Amino acid sequence: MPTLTAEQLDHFDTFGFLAVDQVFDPEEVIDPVMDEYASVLDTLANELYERGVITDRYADLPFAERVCKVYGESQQVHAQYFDFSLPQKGIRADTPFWAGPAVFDALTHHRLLDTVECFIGPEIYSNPVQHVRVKVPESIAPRDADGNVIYGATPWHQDSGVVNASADDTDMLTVWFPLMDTDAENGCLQVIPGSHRGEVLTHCSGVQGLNIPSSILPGEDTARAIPLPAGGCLFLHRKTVHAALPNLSDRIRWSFDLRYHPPGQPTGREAFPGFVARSQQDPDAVLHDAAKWRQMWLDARAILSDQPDPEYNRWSLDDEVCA
Ligand SMILES: O=C(O)CCC(=O)C(=O)O
Ligand SMILES: [Fe+2]
Repeated sequence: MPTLTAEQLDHFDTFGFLAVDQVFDPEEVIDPVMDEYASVLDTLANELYERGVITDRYADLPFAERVCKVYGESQQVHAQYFDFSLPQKGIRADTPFWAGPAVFDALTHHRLLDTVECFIGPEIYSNPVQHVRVKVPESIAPRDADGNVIYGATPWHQDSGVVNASADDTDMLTVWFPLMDTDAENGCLQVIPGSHRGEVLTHCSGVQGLNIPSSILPGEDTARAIPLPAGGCLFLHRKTVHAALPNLSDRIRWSFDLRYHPPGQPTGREAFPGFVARSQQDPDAVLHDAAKWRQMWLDARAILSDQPDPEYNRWSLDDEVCA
């Protein structure tokens, strides 16, 4: 069932992004995810406490405050513990990740898929490049030896630029949504309108990951911050240049970023498992079972822990624009 107007889809075609305030009911989608992550954090806090990394389990605190205490006291970012994808390097047989049922329900929620359908049609594949991002305030965030916040603001990039070139023609739609209201203070996304009409730009490696150097950034002065309430989504074209602002608030900033495209098109990260989320042509191919999804990630982890790291992007990091 279409959920977007022709005007909204025109906006996306023209500017390469679309912010929609009410895509789903946060109580239906986000509350179960938050409950699930509260238990993931409980396990993490207990583990760190047993290992003597933290001196208190902070068991009485709600998720947002507890994660700040755990990151602040351990002076470590535990992003991989929560993420529903695997890292690009050094996967071990026991690398943590979380692919729980509430997360699966969010990825496959009918309101979300109805909206994705407006962009890419009724055959929908869930791309494995997907993350949960919990960012604690910069004031308490763990820092590296040079004083840079670890897991802070996300630098300018295109999602096409962070996957392999095999996916350049994949009709990949990025869906970003906050679990709590986001704005420019707590680190919402910013976009460069119209940048999706250009090429895939050279990405360089940096402290916060791959980024487009400012010398080749198209129209940074036109960048727009996109505040969003919980329940809203930002949809991005794969070539739209975007970034996330730093979390300068005193609360966490918590988001999901997901990607979808028609089945059969390259994901750009073939070593990781995606799945058919919706199909009229082949309803039997649709994955409905959260436990099977988790098992696919367990299988990928077992395979990848036993082989050299695959390539996850195309960039040779000694490109002259990176100097
Ligand atoms: O949330 C962030 O910090 C970055 C998100 C992003 O780049 C994306 O959703 O593609
Ligand atoms: Fe991105």
